[in-house]
Amino acid sequence: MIKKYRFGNPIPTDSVVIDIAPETAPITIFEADETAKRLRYNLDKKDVVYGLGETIRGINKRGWIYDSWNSDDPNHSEDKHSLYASQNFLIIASCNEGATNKKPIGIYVDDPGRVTFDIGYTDIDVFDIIFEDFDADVYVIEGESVLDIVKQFRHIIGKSYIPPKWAFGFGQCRWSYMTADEIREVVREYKKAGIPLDSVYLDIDYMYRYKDFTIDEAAFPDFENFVKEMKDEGIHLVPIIDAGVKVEDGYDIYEEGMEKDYFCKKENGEVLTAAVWPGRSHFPDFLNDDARKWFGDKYKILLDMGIEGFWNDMNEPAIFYTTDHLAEVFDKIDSYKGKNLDIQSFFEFKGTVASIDNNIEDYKRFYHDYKGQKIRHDKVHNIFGYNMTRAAGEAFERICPDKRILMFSRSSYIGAHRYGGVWCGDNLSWWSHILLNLQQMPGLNMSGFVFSGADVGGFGADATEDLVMRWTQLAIFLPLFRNHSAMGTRRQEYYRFKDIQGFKNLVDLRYALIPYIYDTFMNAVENDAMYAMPLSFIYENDERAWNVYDQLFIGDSIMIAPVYTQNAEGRYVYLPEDMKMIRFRSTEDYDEEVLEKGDHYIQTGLNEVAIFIRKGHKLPLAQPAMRIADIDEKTIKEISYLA
Ligand code: MIG
Repeated sequence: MIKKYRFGNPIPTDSVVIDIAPETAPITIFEADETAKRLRYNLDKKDVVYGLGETIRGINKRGWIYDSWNSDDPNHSEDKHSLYASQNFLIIASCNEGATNKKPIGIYVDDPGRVTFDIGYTDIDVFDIIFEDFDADVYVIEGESVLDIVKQFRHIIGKSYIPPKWAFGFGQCRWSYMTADEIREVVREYKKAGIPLDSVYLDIDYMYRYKDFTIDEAAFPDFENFVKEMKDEGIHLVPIIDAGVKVEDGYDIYEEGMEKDYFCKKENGEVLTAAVWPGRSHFPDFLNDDARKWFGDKYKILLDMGIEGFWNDMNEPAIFYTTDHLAEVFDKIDSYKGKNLDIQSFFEFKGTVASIDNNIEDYKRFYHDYKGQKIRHDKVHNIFGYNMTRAAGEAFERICPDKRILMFSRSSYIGAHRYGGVWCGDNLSWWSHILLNLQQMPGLNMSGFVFSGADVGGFGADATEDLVMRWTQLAIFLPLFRNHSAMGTRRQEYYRFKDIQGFKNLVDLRYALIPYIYDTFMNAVENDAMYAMPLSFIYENDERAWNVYDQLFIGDSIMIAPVYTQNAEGRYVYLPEDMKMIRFRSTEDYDEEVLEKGDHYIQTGLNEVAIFIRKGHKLPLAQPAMRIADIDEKTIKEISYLA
C-alpha cells in the first residue's frame, strides 16, 4: 500500500509515473515537524535501513549522515556525504525472527533539491530526513516484505531501462585511447590473449577540442569507416558525451543553442559560462522540453555513423569554475597583494582559491526554464543529470524505436532509470572499493537502476594485478562489466598482466554465465525485482543473514562471496541454507561440493571463484565465446543442486 503525502509546493520531477492522489490526513509512521523541516522515525535496535542508491558506506545505511546533492567527487572515502547520484528511496526493516511481526516500511522522498538523511548519525536510534525547503512529495510504502515494497515502488516509477544484449559483454575503457590505432591495438591484444570483448569506450579525447558530437579527424580519420571496421570485428565503440557545450564561434551546436536560447541563464538573462573540459562552456537546459529534445536529437550525428551506445558524463553538472566566480576570486586575490599572510588570512586565501570548483554558490547563479517556471538551479540540482539521460533516451525512442541503445550516466535521480543505467563514477584502485562496488548494487537496484556497475580495477590510483583479478571476480556477475582507469595511472587492460590465462578464465566464465545473467536481468526489469541483493531480502527470518554485508544473491538462485582483501587466499562465507558450492578455476575446471547451512571458511586462491547454488535451483553455463552474439544457446549445460 502506497500513500503519498504532499508538503508545501513540490517541484515535479516526473520520477513517479503513476498518478497517486495525496493523502488528506497528516502523515503517520514518520513524525513531521514543519518548523524543523524534518521527518523523523524512531528506529528499533534491530532496524536495518536499506537503499539510498549509489552512496558510500555499507548496505545498511544506519550510522551515517548522507546528503542528496549530486557531486563530482573523485575521492570516495568513508567520510563523504554525497556522490554523483540522488536516489532517495529507503526501506526500514528488521529480522522477523522472534515473531515481532513488525512490517517493513519504504519511503521515497521526491524532492529535486538538497535533502539530508541522518540515519542514526546524530542519534543511533533516530532516522531524520531534513529538507532545505519543505516542498516535497513523500511516499510511504507498507508491504509484507522488503521485496514486496521494492516491487510496489518500482511499479510506480516505471520499468527500468534495458540495454542491448552486447552491453552485457566485457568492455574496455581508458581515459583516453587517443587514436584509432591505439584502439586497434587494444582489440588486437585482447584477441591475441583470447579474452572475450564486446566494446571499447571512447573517452573525451575522441572529440575535437572536447566539443560534443564532433570527432578529432586527425586522431580518428574516417571515423564512420573505423566504426564499421570495429563492428566487423564484433566490437562496439561507445563514445562519452559531456554535459557542457563549448563556447566557440562556428561550432554549430553552440551557435544553435544560443540562437534558440537553449542554454542555462543567470538572473540577469545572460547565459551562464562555466569552464569544464572544453574550456568555457554553456549548459543546455535539459529541464526544458525543447532544449532537451534539441540536445537529444544530436545523438543522431553519432548514431548515423554506426554508434550504438553512449555514456553521459560531467552531468551533476561538474563545474571547474564559473567565469563570474573566477573574477571574484581574482579580485579577492588582488586584495591580498603586498600584504603579509598571517595564519588566518593564509587559510582564507588558500580556501578562496580551493573553492573554485563545484562551488555551492555557483549552483545558485543559474536558472532553468522548467515546466513554464523559472527555477533556480540549486532547487532542482539533482535532476539535471537525469534529464540529460532522458534527453538521450527520449531521442532514441524517436530515432530508433525498435533498437536498444546502450546508455549509462554518471549523475542520476530516480526517473533516469527508465532511460539508462549508471556507473559509479571515479572510484579508486583500492581494495575497499571492491567492497564498496558490491555494497552499492542493492541500493541501486531497489531504486530501479538495474543496469549498473563500477569501474573494474578502480579508476584513480595505480592498480595491481591481484586487485584487478579480485575485482573482476565480483564484476563478472554485475550487469555493467567495464574495466576503466584514469589518465596517469598504471595501465590495467587484462592482457598487460602476467597471468593472462587467469583473466581469460574469468572473462570466459562471465560469457558462460550470460544466459543466467541476462535472464536474471530481464526478470528484474519485467517483474520489478532485484538483480543483486543481500541475503536478508530472501532469508527474512534468519537473523544471521541480516548481518551479512559482503555477500550478494544474484537473482534468487546463486550467491556470491568475493574475496576483497589483499593477499587473502579465501574468506568466511555464511550459507543461509545448505548450498552447492562450485569452485571455478575455469569453465572446464571446477569442483562441486555440497555445504551445510552455517559459516564456512572457503579457500579461494587468486585464480578461483566460488558460486553457491541454492537447493532446488540450477545454474546454466554456456560454452564461452569471444563475443556475446556468438554464444550458442545449444551449448548450455546445467549445474544443478536438486538434492
Ligand atoms: O573530470 O572524461 O567519471 O570516467 O574518464 C574527469 C574523463 C572527467 C570523469 C569520468 C571518468 C572519465 C573522465 N571524466
